[in-house]
This record gives sequence, C-alpha cells and structure tokens, in this order.
Amino acid sequence: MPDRGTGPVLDRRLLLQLGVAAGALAACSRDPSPSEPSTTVPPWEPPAEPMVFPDGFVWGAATSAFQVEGSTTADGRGPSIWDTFAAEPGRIADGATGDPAADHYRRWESDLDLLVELGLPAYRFSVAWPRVQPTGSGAVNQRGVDFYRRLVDGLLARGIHPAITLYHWDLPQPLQDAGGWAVRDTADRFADYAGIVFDALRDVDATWLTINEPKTTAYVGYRWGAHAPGITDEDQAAAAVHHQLLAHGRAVQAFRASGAAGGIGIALNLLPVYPVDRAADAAAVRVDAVENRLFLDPVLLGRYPTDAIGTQPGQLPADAGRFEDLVRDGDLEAISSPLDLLAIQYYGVTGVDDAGNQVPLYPTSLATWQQVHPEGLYDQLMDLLIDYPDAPPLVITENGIPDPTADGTVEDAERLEFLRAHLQQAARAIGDGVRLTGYYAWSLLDNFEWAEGLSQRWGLVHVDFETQERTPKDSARWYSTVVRANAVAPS
Ligand code: GCO
Repeated sequence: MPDRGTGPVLDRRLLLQLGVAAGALAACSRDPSPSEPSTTVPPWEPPAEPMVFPDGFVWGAATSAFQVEGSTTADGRGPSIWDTFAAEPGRIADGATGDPAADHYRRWESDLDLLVELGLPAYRFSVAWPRVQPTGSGAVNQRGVDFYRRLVDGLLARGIHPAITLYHWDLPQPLQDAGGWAVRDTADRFADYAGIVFDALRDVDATWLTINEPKTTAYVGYRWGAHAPGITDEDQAAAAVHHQLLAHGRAVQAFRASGAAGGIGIALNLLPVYPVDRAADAAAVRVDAVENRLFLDPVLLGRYPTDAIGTQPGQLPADAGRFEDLVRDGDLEAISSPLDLLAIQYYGVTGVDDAGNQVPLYPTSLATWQQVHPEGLYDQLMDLLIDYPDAPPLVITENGIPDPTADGTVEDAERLEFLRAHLQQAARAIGDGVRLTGYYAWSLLDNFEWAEGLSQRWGLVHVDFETQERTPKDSARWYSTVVRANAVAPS
C-alpha cells in the first residue's frame, strides 16, 4: 500500500484548479519514457455479452490468520508482533485486538461449509507462524500444525482447493525482539518454518504463497510505523525488503527440496503509477521503482533496480550503499528461484507529482490509500506481460473494497460493482494475452483490518462481531453466480 494514511498528498481539488483533468491524467502512459502530452481516450466499455473466463480458471476468496482466527493463546500459540502492536494504546483505530476477530479458529468447519454454500472452489488462508513455532525457531508445536492439517483436510473433503500463505504479517514476537525483518537471521528462521509446514502438508496439491505483500511490511511496518512492528526507520525498511525477499527465495528452495506437491509463488501488491503531468515523469518512474520494480525485478529478473533507493524525488530515502552491502553472493539467485505462479494483489492506483508525492487521481474508498480505478488492473496486467515476458502465470490473490459505511451492511452494491468492474478488466487482459489463471476476492469474511481494527469491513460475508453470526452480503450471492457461470455479465 502506498502509505495507509501517512505521507504527503496533493488535494484532488487543487489538482483540478491547476487545470489537470483527471480523465486526461488517467490516459497518461506508465511507460517510463517521457511521451507525448496526454490525450483523452474514451473509457473502455464492456461488451454486451458476458465475458467468459478460460476453462479451469480458479475462483476463490481469501483471509489471513491474524485477521480471522482469534484464539490467540489457544493450543500453545506464541505471541506475534500483531498481538504486541494491537495491545499498545492508540495503535488500532477502535482498540480491537486479534481476539476474537472472526473466531475462525473455532468456527472453521462452518466457515468451510459457507464456502460450499457460496460455491467457491478455492480458499486462500494463511498459516500462523506462532502457532507452528511459538518462538519463531526451534521446537514445533504439534497442536498448531494439527489445526492446519484439519483445515486442509476439511477443504479437500469439500472439494475446495487450498491456497496457503506461509507469512501474512504475524511474525513471532521473539524474532522481532532479535531485530525482525531488519536482520538477516529472520530469513533463515523463515526457511526453517516453511520447511516444517511443507513437510506437514507435503501430500497436498496446494497453491503455496511464501510472503504476503513484503512491501506493506517494509513500508507501513518499518517506514511509516502504522503497522506492526511500528518502526519509523528508512534503512530498516530497506533491509526488511531484502530480508523478506531472501526469506521468500529460501522458502522456494526448501519447497523444491521437500518434494511437496503443488506450486509456489509470492504475493506482491502492485500499484500502477501515473504521472500527473510531463514534469512528473521522472519522479513517477522512481515511484514505480519503489512500489513495484523493487519487488518484481529481484524475483523475476534476479536483480535490484538501481533507481528505487536514494534521495531524489519519489525514491525510498534509505542509504543505497548500506542496502547494497546487505545483498550477499547467492542472494539474488535464491530470490529469483523459478516460480510456478506470481500472485498479485490489486486495490487501485496512484498519481505522482514532480516532487514524487503520491497524489489523488481517483476517488478513494473508505480506505483512504485506495484510489479506485478498475482500468488500472488492466494496465498492471498488460505492463507485466510486456515488462516481464518470462513471468510465470499470474493469479490475483486479493482484490476488494471496504463497505462504504463503518457499520456494515449486507446490501453492498458498491462492492458488487467494484468486483464486476475489476473482473471485466481481468477478462479483458486475458483476451489481450495475459496468462491469468485465478482470482481470489478479498475477503471471505469481515475481519480485523489491521490498524483499522474491526471498523472497516472487507468481507463478502458480514460478521456480527457480538454474536459471530455470518450473513452473506449481496456481493457474495452475485459472486457465486459469476463463479458458477465462469463469466462476468456486463451489468
Ligand atoms: C493487504 C493484506 C490484507 C488486507 C487487505 C485490505 O493487502 O493489506 O493482504 O490483509 O486486509 O489488503 O487492506
């Protein structure tokens, strides 16, 4: 995410006063080369007939352990950085903690039944490292492993494909006490943990994802301090980039060595970047490096971009020399280990001004960091096709929007139309040659939305946090029809 509410932004009205029409801005190319002055292009219109997805396209919904499980001390689970962070006064908007969240640790069976009711053929969840290894290293907590075995078996018994994220931000607290992702040892600890989970579930034909959104952890957790571990240090943020990517690479190597079934990838949140005018071109290229290429290039090309870190407008203002010193022989080979899929998470876009600030071009959702622009998904997918032609097949593992009211509702026309518009853009990109093989909506359930606590509801299914009652929203019913038809209708 760009900033999750921090960082400098230009007011949209100011942009318009400057005579810059948002429609024209939207037409700007992401191509880094300074191009012709932008011209307004007509918005894309969906065809009159439903857009059909390829046979075998995988449809699902996603959650993550800390956001839904609750039961944070059950069965030997150790504390994570999010338990610590949420317990600190003022960190979470409504003072919520990870308990009970959506109580999924105890309600997992009925939640899997809900997947069946909605006709979803795939479910993405994450394994909580502190359940499996309560201190982040050493002895395995068998009761933690057993929970995920039951969950996976429950999915398979219902004919649902498991997509398993190994790390969705809940680092065991003892590893943070030793430096967290700012230190190299954490990458080795992660590889050990990943090996434990691969061994435990080696027979399962799963989609494996190593690290969820290393960018968000590095920038929001270590640069802006709005997420756990709440650090504000540019050099630690840069180190967290490298060490998470190294952890990813080591885990892929452990996966291959384990002989586990299924395929593996990493989940990167990407952000199409549009310069607001020609004077912003250079800064926009650097912001693209910080937001996208700092992650895509090492994973897919085996090298870091040279323009992401530094003191020029738009760059991550860490010490580039110190960052280079972190990268040892063999690291980039590990980080660029061949993948079976690249998981991308798409929420919206950003504009960039000539000072490198991320500025609004499109209306935001209730999440102020989310500028909603469905065509940005098409741009993103096409950019990947052009810039990384050897990339593995793509899967969208997150895409969604919070309810427009904090209270929650099951009449969520905004989410339904958001999903429809994004699925149309996904189908459009497939038609233009993108190898996109699956889509997971974020999220199956209303849940603990990090620093926003329970106050932002991202679920297809409404959760009453008093009673834990689940009620599918209109979008969930609509999404079921899309999945069953393997097609998205124009309206
Ligand atoms: C992320 C995470 C999810 C969030 C979702 C909405 O993208 O930040 O993977 O855990 O809940 O994105 O913010």
